[in-house]
Amino acid sequence: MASQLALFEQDDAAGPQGLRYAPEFISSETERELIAHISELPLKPFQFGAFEGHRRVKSFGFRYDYSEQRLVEAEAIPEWLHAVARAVESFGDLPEGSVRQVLCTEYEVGVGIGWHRDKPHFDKVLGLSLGSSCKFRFRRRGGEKWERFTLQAEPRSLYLMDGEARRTWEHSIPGVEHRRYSITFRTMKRESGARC
Ligand SMILES: O=C(O)CCC(=O)C(=O)O
Repeated sequence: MASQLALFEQDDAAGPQGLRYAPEFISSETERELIAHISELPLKPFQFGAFEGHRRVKSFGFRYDYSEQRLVEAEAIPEWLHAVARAVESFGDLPEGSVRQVLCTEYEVGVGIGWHRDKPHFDKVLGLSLGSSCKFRFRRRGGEKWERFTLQAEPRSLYLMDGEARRTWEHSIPGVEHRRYSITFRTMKRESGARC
């Protein structure tokens, strides 16, 4: 499952430290089931303060409230996500139950996500790609220039961002060519202040 090598087969440049990639992390059948569940969710446009993103999301466990600038509790992680969350924890060598936040996202054709780093309240970030591939781009300022790296995240693959990939590199996804879904799994920083 865990094929770090696969990351480096697709780009000569060394990827960010702390980035791992596993192609075919789940079967096509599991992918279909997960997409069916996500399609039934009451997905809402991503809200950041007064602004709305084009991607549609649903958070479980916790969600970051941009108006209040803090994490707030969200609906519990549903049972249909438990098995895949355990598999993701196992891939990341993380204790069972350490994934406490899950974000389901739908990207329609042409929709992506801008440059950002995930909120510091979270620790490790793992993402499952469903339905179609995307260019998962990384950038980091190096003096006058940007260092850049692109991971082609294929459907059914999983990526893990830890270390520098998580803390010093930003990531973004340009508008996708076919509808894509993702499930992002996040562990919590100890000092996140989230009420547990
Ligand atoms: O769709 C993805 O794989 C990335 C999602 C992401 O970067 C985010 O929600 O912060």
